[in-house]
Amino acid sequence: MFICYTQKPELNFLICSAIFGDDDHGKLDSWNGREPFWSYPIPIPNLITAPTPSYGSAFSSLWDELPAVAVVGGQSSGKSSVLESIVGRDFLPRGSGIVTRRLLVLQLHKTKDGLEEYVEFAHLPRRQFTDFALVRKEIEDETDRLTGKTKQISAVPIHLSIYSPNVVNLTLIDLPGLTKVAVEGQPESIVQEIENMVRTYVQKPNCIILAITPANQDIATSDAIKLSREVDPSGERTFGVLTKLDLMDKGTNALDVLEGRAYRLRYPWVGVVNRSQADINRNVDMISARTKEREYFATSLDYGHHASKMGSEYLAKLLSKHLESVIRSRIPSITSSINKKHI
Ligand SMILES: Nc1nc2c(ncn2[C@@H]2O[C@H](COP(=O)(O)OP(=O)(O)OP(=O)(O)O)[C@@H](O)[C@H]2O)c(=O)[nH]1
Ligand SMILES: [Mg+2]
Repeated sequence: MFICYTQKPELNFLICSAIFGDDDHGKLDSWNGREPFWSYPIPIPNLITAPTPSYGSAFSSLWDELPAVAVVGGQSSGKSSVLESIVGRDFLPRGSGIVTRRLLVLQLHKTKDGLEEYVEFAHLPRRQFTDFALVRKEIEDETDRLTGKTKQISAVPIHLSIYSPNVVNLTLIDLPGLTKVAVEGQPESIVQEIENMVRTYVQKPNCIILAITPANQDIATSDAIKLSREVDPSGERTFGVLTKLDLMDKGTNALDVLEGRAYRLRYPWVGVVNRSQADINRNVDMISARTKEREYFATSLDYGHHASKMGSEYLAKLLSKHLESVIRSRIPSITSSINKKHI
């Protein structure tokens, strides 16, 4: 059994629930590493955004202690697509041009087996969404409520929670894409505003960065790598994700990047193939997309020998294992910071 406790038994229970999910106390040590991703009993935390009445200050301090995962990269690099693949559900607005215009803070809450999956938005507390297409629509509508149907962005986040037996407890952050110039309908300041917004999140030491870089652009132009190198120079919290491998020019490949010769990161790069715009238009679902991605790597002349370490499912597993070790290392400081507040 994993022990992470404070001097207050009632706090111990709340900490355990926050970190492990209601039913997962002690499961960390029983994980044998062989189950499919969604059944990993890995203690991935929820960041506590709504403090409980009596322990509010203790829990808000968890925000600074526990990891969150943010997707960072240039506009249309595939950030929302990667995030959706990690969650395993179709619910985020994706597409060409500027799509994500408000930051999304997404909490995954693991519930008991057999319970129905649902989504709640912080701005609609009494409504439960069970249809993920409606979740996407609500994200679009809520974005438009603050910004109108424009190309403007807003720094006010949208908070939503997914309750499901098929997820691990985790907070994910979808960010607007970094850009270089303001396009028609955008103020000149937008480039800097987006960068400031993204920087605010990724500079926090508890933020694990998924640096999303499209394979059909030269790595030297990667906005994700530029920013992550600045805020995480040692690379200990940066994972490089190479999207759009399927869109590279014929006769070229991304082996230099994937094998660490072009730009070496502390952790190996992971290549993924998300749904194309044509797939989105045809409503290709997540299961078909995953199957297609698996086939792509298995049959690829360039990447076949790396197939077991490529793709969205591998990325999700890698992330889970990393989060597990981060949480293990953080537990003493979480415990002591909570103890200090409640002695
Ligand atoms: N063919 C192909 N298309 C991709 C891939 N990843 C993303 N796309 C397409 O690229 C476009 C942008 O994808 P999104 O996931 O919305 O990208 P984003 O980075 O979240 O975009 P913004 O929120 O606007 O910054 C969509 O048309 C996707 O279908 C990929 O691996 N292969
Ligand atoms: Mg997006």
